[in-house]
Order: sequence, then C-alpha cells, then structure tokens
Amino acid sequence: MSTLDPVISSGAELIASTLKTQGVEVIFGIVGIPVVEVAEACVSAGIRFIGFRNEQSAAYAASVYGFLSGRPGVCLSVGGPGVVHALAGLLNSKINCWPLVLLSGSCDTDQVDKGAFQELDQVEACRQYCKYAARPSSVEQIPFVIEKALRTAFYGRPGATYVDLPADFIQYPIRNKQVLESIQVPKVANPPKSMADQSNINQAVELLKNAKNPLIVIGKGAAYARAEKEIGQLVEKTKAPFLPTPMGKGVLSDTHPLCVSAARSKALKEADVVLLIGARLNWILHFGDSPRWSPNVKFIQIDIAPEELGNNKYTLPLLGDIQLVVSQLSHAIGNLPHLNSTYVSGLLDKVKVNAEKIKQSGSKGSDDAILNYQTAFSVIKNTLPEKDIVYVSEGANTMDIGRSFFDVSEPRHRLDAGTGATMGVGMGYAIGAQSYYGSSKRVVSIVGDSAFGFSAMELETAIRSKLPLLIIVINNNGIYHGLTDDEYQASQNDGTLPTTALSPETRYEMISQACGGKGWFVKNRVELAAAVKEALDAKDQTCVINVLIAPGGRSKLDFAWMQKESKARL
Ligand SMILES: Cc1ncc(C[n+]2csc(CCOP(=O)(O)OP(=O)(O)O)c2C)c(N)n1
Ligand SMILES: *[C@@H]1O[C@H](CO)[C@@H](O)[C@H](O)[C@H]1NC(C)=O
Ligand SMILES: [Mg+2]
Repeated sequence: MSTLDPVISSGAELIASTLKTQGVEVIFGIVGIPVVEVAEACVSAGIRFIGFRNEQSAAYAASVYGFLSGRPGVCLSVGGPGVVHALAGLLNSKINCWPLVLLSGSCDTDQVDKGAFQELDQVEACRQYCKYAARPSSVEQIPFVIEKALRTAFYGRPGATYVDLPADFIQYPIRNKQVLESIQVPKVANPPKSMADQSNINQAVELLKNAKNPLIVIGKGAAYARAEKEIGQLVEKTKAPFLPTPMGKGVLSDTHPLCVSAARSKALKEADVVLLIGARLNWILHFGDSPRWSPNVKFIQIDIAPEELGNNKYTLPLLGDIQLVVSQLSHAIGNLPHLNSTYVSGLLDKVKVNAEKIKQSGSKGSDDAILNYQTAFSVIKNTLPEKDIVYVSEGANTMDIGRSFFDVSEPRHRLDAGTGATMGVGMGYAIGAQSYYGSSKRVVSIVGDSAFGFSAMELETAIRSKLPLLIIVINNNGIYHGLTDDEYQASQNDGTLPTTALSPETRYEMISQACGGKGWFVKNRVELAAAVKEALDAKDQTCVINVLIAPGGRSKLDFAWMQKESKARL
C-alpha cells in the first residue's frame, strides 16, 4: 500500500504528504507566494503550522524544537529575503548542533537568472551553514530530497539542512497515481548508534581510576542525547563531582550533592582528569587552556562527531552515542580509588559559601527599593514552582547572573543564547518549547530588555497560536547597562548618549496588552511578587512582566569568559 495520500494532486500536496509520512508534526514559518499552498496542504494533512512575524524567530523555534524532540525541527519560508532572514536560524542551529530543516519556496525553474520574484541562489546561500542543501531536480525527486534533508539533519552530529522548492514544482499538477506510488520514500528511522573503541574505554577507565581530582563536564550534547539516566549512574558509581554547561543544566539536577556549578572556577583550576560528555572545548570552556584549567589537565571526550575530537587540545577520544558510551564507561569502572577528598570537600564547601552569597545578595534592600538583578531574581525564584518550568534566558547580565540563580532539575528545561551567544532567540525558543511541551509545562522567559527587543512582536504569534508564555523582561534601559531618565535626557541634550543606551522605562508590557495578552509594569519586590503570582494564575494567557531595575550607569564590562592573559604584540 502506498504511504502517500491517494488524493495528492499537486506538488504542494506531495510535499505535505511526504512531511506527514516522515512524522513531522509541526512546522514553523511564514507563508507567502509560493509557499502558502504548501502550508495549507500541510495543515490539511494534519500538520500544525505556527505562523511567525519574522523568519528568524521561526527558524529559532524550529531548531529548538529539534533540540527538545530529538528529531529535526522544520521551518518554511518564502524565497529571497525570507531565506536570508532564516539564515540566522541555520547558523544558530549549526553552532549549537541542533537538527533543523529549512524548506523555502523559490522562483520558477525557467525564470532562474532572469530577475524573477524574490530570486536568490538559495542553495548556495544556505550551503555554508548546512550539512546538506539541495533543490530537487524534478517534482518526482521531492520525497527523496526531503527524506535526505531530514535524515542528514539528525544523523551523526545534528545540524541544519536546506530544501529548495521551486514555484513551478509546488504548483505542478499530479495526475498519475502509478508515478506517485513509485516515488514513495519510507519514514526515516531513528539514528543508528555506535559505541566507543573498547581499548579507548580501557584507557579512559585507567585515567579516571588514577585521577585524584576528576571532574565530569555535562554539555548540551548530553541533554540532546537523552543520556540523563546513564550519566546519573556514572556519577553514582564514581562519586566524581560534575559541572553542567549552561544548557547541560538539568541533565542531573542542579541540587544534586555532587553538582559543583557554584564552584566552577575552582573546579576547572583544580581538576586533573576531565570527562567531557557532549561538551566542546570552545570559548564556553575557555578552549581547555590554562590558567582557567590546570596546565597538566588531561581530557577524555565523549562526542558523536570524530572531527570534534582533538579540537584545541588533545582529548582521549570516546567516539559514539553518549548513552551507549557512558554505559560502557559505567560498566568498566567502579569507585575511584585515588579520589582526593580534600578536593571534593573543598569544592562542596565553596558551593555552600557561594550559594549563601547568592541568597544574601537576593535579600538585600527594602520592599520598596529599586530592584537589581539579584533582588529581582530572588523574588522570581521564590514565587515560581520548583518543577515543570522551562526556563528561557537571554541577555548579557540577565543571562549571566540568572544562570546561577535558577536551579534546573529536569533535562532540556533550560534554553539560552547558547554557543552563538545569539540575542533574539528568546521568543522563538519560548514558542518552540511551549509547542513541544504543551500545557504540562509553563515556559518562563527571563530576558534582558535589549534581547527582548529583537523579536518582541512574536508575542502576537504566541497569543494567536494559543501558546501562553510568561515573559519577564529585566529592564535596565540598555545593553549591559543603561541610564536613568535624568542621565538619558542630559546625554541626549549634549549628544553623548552611549551606544549601549536604550530609551528609559520603555513599556514593553504594553506590547503584550496590545496583542491581547496581559502585562505588568513593576518597580519593586512587592509588585514583582504579586505580578508573578497573577501571571502564574493566568495559565492560559501570554503575560509580560516588565521589571524596572537599577540601570547600572557607565560601568565597565566584565564577563568571566572575557578574561584573557595579556599577550605581547609581535
Ligand atoms: C545577534 C546578536 N546581536 C548583538 C549581540 C551583542 N549583544 C550581546 S548581549 C546584548 C544585549 C544585552 O542587553 P540586555 O539583553 O538588555 O541584557 P542586560 O545585560 O542589559 O541585562 C547584545 C546586543 C549578540 N550577542 N547577538
Ligand atoms: C587534593 O586536592 C587539593 C585541592 O585541589 C590539592 O591542593 C592537593 O594537592 C590534592 N592532593 C593530591 C594528593 O593530589
Ligand atoms: Mg538590558
């Protein structure tokens, strides 16, 4: 029997039917000529279509859906400028290693190079961000190319792929049922998994057994691989302290007794053998370099991509699927006989001290005092439930300081600007996450005012799509820091407005109200707590809480990852 819908009568319906056969449940995008028919056919085939206001956010939503679901997210756009907007999502997906397929309309094949409507060589434009980018050579090739794009996006290291859909293919009338049956393509199976070379496993076990100060680093690759059970067993067996990267948070709970997030710098400096699980030695892990790491540290690295292994530092390579490889290690290892108790207790003491510091910093000031990051986060944290919250975070200080405030106890429950440090992902991620998790979870986005501004109009998308979000804008009137109203007026008058400044007290919550959602403008602890409670009660509505905090003035920038050894110039 054919897996294709027997009533297929156009290219658009063939595309929709292929996506349906491939198990695609939701598409994120924006319609227009020539892809309206594709979107309509997808909806008729029972696929949900979430229509955005900008392709950037649609592509971000699709990529995060890929991360959360473990199967490629799908984005649909028009050609030319639509594709260019979506490129942001392809790049973001490539850097984060998340599976994403972009499908875009393009001009009629006989109009190529003639200055056709929204004409662009899209395959070429997408290629450098994609594992695979292609235009089917004929209507009959469409199912084959879509299958290949989906499969390539999530086999091996996940990433982005692109399929070009010429307008004449979309509109092509299909009459011949025999041809249809002959071009069907079966559903892509889940990716095959492989294990690491046993001799490398033995070497890794040897290294870990001789380690005095071992450290396990859990990356977002581990979250993607759904390896929480296996990693939990490994930590249980070895009693080694562990540290999640920002989106590795929650694979094991931040409240786990061996989680040393709050003593990160100390752990990096003192570790002698480090097991990287789905984490890369890129800028987030300071390239594995001293002085952030010990100069004698030895790395063991579990990754699905052979070409990642050895980047920046020699790492003992454990190539394969994270679930399987961590199990291999667990089977071969027992407790660590040389585990240095001074090291472990030193880290755990530091965790206690730092956790107390964080708590203290959040309780400062009177009830009507102007808020800062710490006091605002502490109110939010104390008002939100402990479970079933999916955190989205973007901004600079907002994200940096927020990371240590909010404990995450479930895997894939924290999304942030990621490896690309991409501002503007927040709304797309929140919508993608809410559509993946459904009403069992509440997505809470805690975002800087600049970050929010990149895609604030997607509030309308969330409201129209009945995906109720809670967005908390931490508003300091600027990028990193802003000015008070007085300072702002003065510098506008004398022409010295800093490039980091945004208009003071912008009423972001009104954008939500304008779109049919709810909004609060709060300036102190009491108002903030009340607003968060009311927003939690308004479960079915999109809510924006605009939290005014101290703007910070013209302070110098200082983020931990920026610190460098000063190098002499040649
Ligand atoms: C796409 C993109 N554009 C620009 C930047 C540069 N950038 C880094 S953080 C940031 C915004 C920080 O301000 P905000 O979101 O208000 O957070 P705050 O630090 O003020 O809390 C910007 C624009 C970026 N990282 N990504
Ligand atoms: C144990 O760890 C501490 C802290 O890192 C270190 O100073 C000490 O040298 C370690 N002891 C051994 C035996 O490695
Ligand atoms: Mg700001």
